[in-house]
Amino acid sequence: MNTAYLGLGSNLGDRRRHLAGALRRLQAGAGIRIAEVSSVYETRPVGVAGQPNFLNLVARITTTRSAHELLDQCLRVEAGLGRVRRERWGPRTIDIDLLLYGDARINDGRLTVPHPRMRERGFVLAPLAEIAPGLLLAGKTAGALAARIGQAGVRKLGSLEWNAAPAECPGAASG
Ligand code: GSY
Repeated sequence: MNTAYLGLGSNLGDRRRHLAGALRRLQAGAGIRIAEVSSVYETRPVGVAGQPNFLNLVARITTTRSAHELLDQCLRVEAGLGRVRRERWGPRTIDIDLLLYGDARINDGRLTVPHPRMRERGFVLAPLAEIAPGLLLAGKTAGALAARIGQAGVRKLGSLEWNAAPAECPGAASG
């Protein structure tokens, strides 16, 4: 069993609904259990300016899947929620980033973990530090990194109701 951290973000349509749907669909996948979910944070977009604010959160999962199987499941969940990859840094219904997979270091062209930009991103560090303040990232704790980068453009909202009876989830991927 491995522990992994996922970063989820949405800035199109009903953002909370997309985040909740993504968590439910991830949980429905074989060999994946959502262990903890951070609060939701409203965050200023990083990358392309002039797009709507994001809602972001971080989830800790336990999984029997390999890192690449987990990546594939994240991509399936994104596709199932209508994610269309038009513009690299542009708006999206849902984005699921595999941030960490245990202590694994992978860089093979398909997947890079730890996520290469997570230590610079307040929208990742704030929710990550909330649920795993002592987690070490290249020798520094998530809490220290989050404190150093500050809270500009990042506003904590509250918890997400995601585990209720899923009305919109009949097609959730299970494999
Ligand atoms: O990499 C995740 C997608 N994304 C985000 C995001 O989730 N939140 C914020 N605030 N900015 C972002 N820019 C990109 S790309």
